Amino acid sequence: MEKIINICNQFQVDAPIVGAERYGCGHINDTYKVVDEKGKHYILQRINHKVFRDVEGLMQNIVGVTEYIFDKMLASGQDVSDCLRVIKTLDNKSYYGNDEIGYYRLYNFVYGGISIETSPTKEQFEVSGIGFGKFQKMLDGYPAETIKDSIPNFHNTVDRFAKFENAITKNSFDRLQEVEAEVKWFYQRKHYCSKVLDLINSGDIPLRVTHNDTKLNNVLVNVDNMMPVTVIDLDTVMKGSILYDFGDSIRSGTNTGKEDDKNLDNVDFSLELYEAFCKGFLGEVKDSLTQKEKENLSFGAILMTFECGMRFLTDYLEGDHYFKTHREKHNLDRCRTQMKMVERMEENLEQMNTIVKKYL
Ligand code: ADP
Ligand code: GN1
Ligand code: MG
Repeated sequence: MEKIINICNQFQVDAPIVGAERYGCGHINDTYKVVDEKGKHYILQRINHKVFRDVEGLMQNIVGVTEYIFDKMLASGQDVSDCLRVIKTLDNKSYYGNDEIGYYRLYNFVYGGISIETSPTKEQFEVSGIGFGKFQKMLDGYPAETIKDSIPNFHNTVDRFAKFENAITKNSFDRLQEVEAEVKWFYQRKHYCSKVLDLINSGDIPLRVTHNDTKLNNVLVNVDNMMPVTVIDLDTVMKGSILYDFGDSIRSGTNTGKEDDKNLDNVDFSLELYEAFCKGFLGEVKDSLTQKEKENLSFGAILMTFECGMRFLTDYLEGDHYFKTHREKHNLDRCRTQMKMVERMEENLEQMNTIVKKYL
C-alpha cells in the first residue's frame, strides 16, 4: 500500500495520507479508501485504462458534471457537504499518472450514505430511484455537446451483438461448445437490439445526458433517514436514453438473488421492487418524459438486462478481460442470472407496463 499512499500525496489533501485499503465491489476500477493523519477519508481510484482509453476526456466529463451539480446545489441553498468532488493534484490536474504507473484520481469520501450490495428492501430501492431521478433532473441543461464518449457505443446494443458474434467466430478460448445453449438464447432475442436505437434515430426518443451505469451500488443511500445522498461512478456519463438508466437500475435492483448467483433458484424478478423503483424514479422525472419513452420504460429494463448478459457472455468467450472476475466461470454465472431475469421480465411485461402507468 506504500505506492498507493505515495500517489495520494501527489494530490491536494488536507494532511498527509497515512493508510489505505481496498474498497467497494466495482467491476471496473481499483478503488481504495485512504485516510490522512487527521482521520479524514478519501477515495483513490486507479482508472481502468484498458476500458477508458481517453483519460483526459473522461476526467473532463467527471469534473464538468460534479462541478455543475455542486454549483446548482449551492445556488439553490442545498447542503453540499456530501457532494462528490474531484480533488486536484498538486499541479492542479484532475488525475495523476501515466501509462507506466497507471492513472489515478482522488475523490472526497462521501460519509452520508452506503452502497447497497444485496437485494434491496422496497424502501431502499424507492430511495435509489429518487436518487437517480434527481440526478437525471440535475443534469437537465448540462451542455451535452461538451461531453466526450468515454466508451463509444456503450449502449449500442446492435454493436454489442456484433462484438458478441465476433467473439463467437474467434472462439479464442475454446469455450463456445460449453455455451451453445446460451448463445442460441441470445440469437432468439436478436431483434431486441435495434428497438431503442431505431426510436432514437427516428427522433421519437431524445438523447439526454445520462449516467448509463445506474446499478444499485452506484447510488449512496442514507439508510437511517432513507434519503438518497449522491450518485457515484460517473465514468459513463454520456449522451444516452433515459431508458438505459431506468433499465439498468431495474436489472440490478429487482433481482432477488445476486448478480453472480450460482443458484438460479435464488434469482427472480421482483414486481414489488419494480413498483418501488417506479414510484421513486418516475416521481422525479415523469413530467419530462415523452410518450415513446413512457411506452418503452419496461422494455428498457429487458433490453439492459439482455445487453448486460450478452456482455458477460462475450467477456467469458474472450477470456474474461473486461469485468473483474473472482472465480472460474464467474462471467458465465453472471450471464445466466441475467438470462433468467430477462425471461421473468418477459413473462411480467404486461404487469410492468400497468405499474409504469400507475406512476406516470
Ligand atoms: P467501479 O467503476 O469499479 O464500479 P465505483 O466508482 O463505483 O467503481 O467505486 C466502487 C465502490 O466504491 C462504490 O460502489 C462505492 O461503494 C465506493 N465509492 C466510490 N466512490 C466513493 C465516494 N466518493 N465515497 C464513498 N464511497 C465511494
Ligand atoms: C460495470 O463499474 P460497475 O461495477 O458499476 C459496468 C456496467 C455493468 C455492470 C454489471 C463501465 O459496472 O456497464 O452493467 O458492471 N461498467 C462499465 O454489474 O462497463
Ligand atoms: Mg460502480
